[in-house]
Amino acid sequence: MQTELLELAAILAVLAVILVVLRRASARSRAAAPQSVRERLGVEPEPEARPRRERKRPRPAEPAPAEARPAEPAPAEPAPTDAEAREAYRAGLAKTRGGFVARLGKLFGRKKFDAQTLDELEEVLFTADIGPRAADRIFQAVKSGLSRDELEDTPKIWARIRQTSRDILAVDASPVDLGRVRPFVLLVLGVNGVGKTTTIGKLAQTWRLDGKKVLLAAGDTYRAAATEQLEVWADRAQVPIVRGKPNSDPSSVVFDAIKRGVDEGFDIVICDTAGRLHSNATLMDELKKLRRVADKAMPGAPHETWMVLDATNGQNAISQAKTFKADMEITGIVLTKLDGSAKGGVVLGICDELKVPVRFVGVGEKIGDLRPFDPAAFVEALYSDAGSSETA
Ligand SMILES: Nc1nc2c(ncn2[C@@H]2O[C@H](COP(=O)(O)OP(=O)(O)OP(=O)(O)O)[C@@H](O)[C@H]2O)c(=O)[nH]1
Ligand SMILES: [Mg+2]
Repeated sequence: MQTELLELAAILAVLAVILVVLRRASARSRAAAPQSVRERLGVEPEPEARPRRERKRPRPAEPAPAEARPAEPAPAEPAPTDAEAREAYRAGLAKTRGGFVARLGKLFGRKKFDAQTLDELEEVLFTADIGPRAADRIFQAVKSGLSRDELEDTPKIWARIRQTSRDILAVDASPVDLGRVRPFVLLVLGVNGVGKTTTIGKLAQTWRLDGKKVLLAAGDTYRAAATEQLEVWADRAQVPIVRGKPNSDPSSVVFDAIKRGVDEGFDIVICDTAGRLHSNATLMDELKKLRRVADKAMPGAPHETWMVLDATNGQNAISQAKTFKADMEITGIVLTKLDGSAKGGVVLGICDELKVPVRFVGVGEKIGDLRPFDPAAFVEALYSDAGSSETA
């Protein structure tokens, strides 16, 4: 009898050891398994990104926590902008609407909004070229901001996405006051080929038509034919230009242009710059020198420094802007080629990550294809295929 009891005790001890070993192995394999869509997509959290909250999906059986929902209802949709501007945005954003916005539409078109849909929503947003922070803000707004019933109500989801997008675009910046100083000196920079010279031509025409006296400075003396290209735009916009000799110091061109601007009572001097030098460091040094020399020609100049970004570069445009912003003050962004890009959502990432206002957007190659950036019109056009704003 005693022997049998001892044998039983030994068997129980062995079973206990096996159980402990099995539990440990399963915990290890859980830790090694991918835990979220973001990890599967390899989206690294940005250092400055908000810490990720623990994933807790409002599954159908589990409504979203009440305290996570906003206390007040979403503000009403803003008044629509004028029809012409709206149409320009609509046309410019056609490819973007066909991209991630259409994918969202397909997702919300399903009968049931379940945990799987939330996972897919996360995936669409994180691969949408809107930057990880903006993607996370929109995702959280849907996931935590809507109750289980609201998640079944597609117009409510779109309304939440629209509202969050508008919040992201609401960068706290005062409008450009071109009349606060005379001449108002604007330095335009950006990497090569993004559309600096074209944008300067468009701006010159826009402001001349507003009754301003505009002067251009051909500050790209490096690239062959850069000055001639700006001359063509100056002709089209019907404004004068100050040019230097090929390979002359761009600072001296900018200096001369600002001096002429002061002496001859110009309202605005717009300075073009080179997009590519031998290295990025040389480009930065050159741009810093340009700013110092501008200040010598007229204390306080340049009054604004705008960076031109190409929307077709998607998230690379955000990285470019970050690199420049780390080295010098950027007071505004012009986003070009919105018409040729399915990555127009990058505006959300730019505003969210850089907190620099987007001043204008380029919607084509012609001189009239520039629009002041209007966040409300942008959001309206971006999601215009996604149910009317009245219902949403
Ligand atoms: N579709 C489209 N094309 C644009 C837009 N803006 C500029 N472009 C085109 O982009 C190309 C480059 O434009 P540029 O103005 O020469 O660019 P840049 O930045 O001055 O180039 P570099 O002087 O070489 O650094 C040209 O073919 C322009 O027509 C836009 O809003 N839409
Ligand atoms: Mg150029």
